[in-house]
Amino acid sequence: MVQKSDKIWFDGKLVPWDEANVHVLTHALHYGTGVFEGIRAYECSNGKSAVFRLEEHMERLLDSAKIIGLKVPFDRDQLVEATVATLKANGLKAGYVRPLVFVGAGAMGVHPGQNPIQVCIATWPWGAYLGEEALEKGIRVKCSSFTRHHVNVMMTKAKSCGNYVNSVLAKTEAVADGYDEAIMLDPQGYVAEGSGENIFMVKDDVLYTPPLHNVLGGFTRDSVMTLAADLGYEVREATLGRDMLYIADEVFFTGTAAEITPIREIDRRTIGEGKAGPLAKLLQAEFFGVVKGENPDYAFWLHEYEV
Ligand code: PPE
Repeated sequence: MVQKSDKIWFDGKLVPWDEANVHVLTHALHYGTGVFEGIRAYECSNGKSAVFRLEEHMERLLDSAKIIGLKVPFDRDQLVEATVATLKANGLKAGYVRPLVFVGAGAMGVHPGQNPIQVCIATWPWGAYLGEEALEKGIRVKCSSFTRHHVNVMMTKAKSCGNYVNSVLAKTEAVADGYDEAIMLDPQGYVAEGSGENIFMVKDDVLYTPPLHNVLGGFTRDSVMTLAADLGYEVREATLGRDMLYIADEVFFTGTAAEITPIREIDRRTIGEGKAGPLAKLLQAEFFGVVKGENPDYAFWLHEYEV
């Protein structure tokens, strides 16, 4: 169960958590016509707090809305301000932030017509997505029997609600089969991403990740590529077959929720030493240092606030 907070920002106002409700004929409930974001706030070592890459997340939210044709009644700066106001109202020094833009109730039928576009921002405490142990020991995953979206079937750059049925299918199958998470292959059979994460592999000290053709341009992905390059590692975007992952030295997922989660087994094959690899560990240390405000070189990624 998600841990309740006091307030949710809903269409411009902070309302009590239990009163942030919608009608059952909400268009998005029927047709998946919504877009969302996942953002994290971290408690910093100086006692303040910071939201990680907040402005960029809100820009991606507006881009997602644009892709599926929703006109958002708030601009980026209003959404940024609303996020900080919600975290403060909930007294959260750290937590997960979930903005959602969706087509509300009005007319039924696929065409959203003049239905209202509603916006909410919820915040709550959320620990490690795949468990604390996952961050240290790594997880077991399988390549899904479900294919990731073709770019011209679902818009893969839109973090749209409807897109995530594909993720739900993959994740549910993986968990039912005894795995922690799924790796999804694209319609050509190449590695795309996790159900809610980007993916990286390490081979001979080079870091590889699939190009952005048909995967979400993750901010954790971008942060990891930047940190690795700044540490002197070669970073390449490359089309990868699943067999490249099998023989990699390390494989790991990145995402706001998943942070940097090492993968120790894929399709019953042990990856590397079968535990978090050295580069994954190094990048985790760097990343957690950055989000906690311990590295002034990347302070521009942080939106500070005080509870
Ligand atoms: N790919 C997908 C499909 C995805 O959903 C995410 C984030 C990413 C990549 C990584 O993007 P970024 O967070 O900007 O590094 N998934 C969000 C939702 C997860 C959920 O289960 O809900 C998240 O991590 O917040």
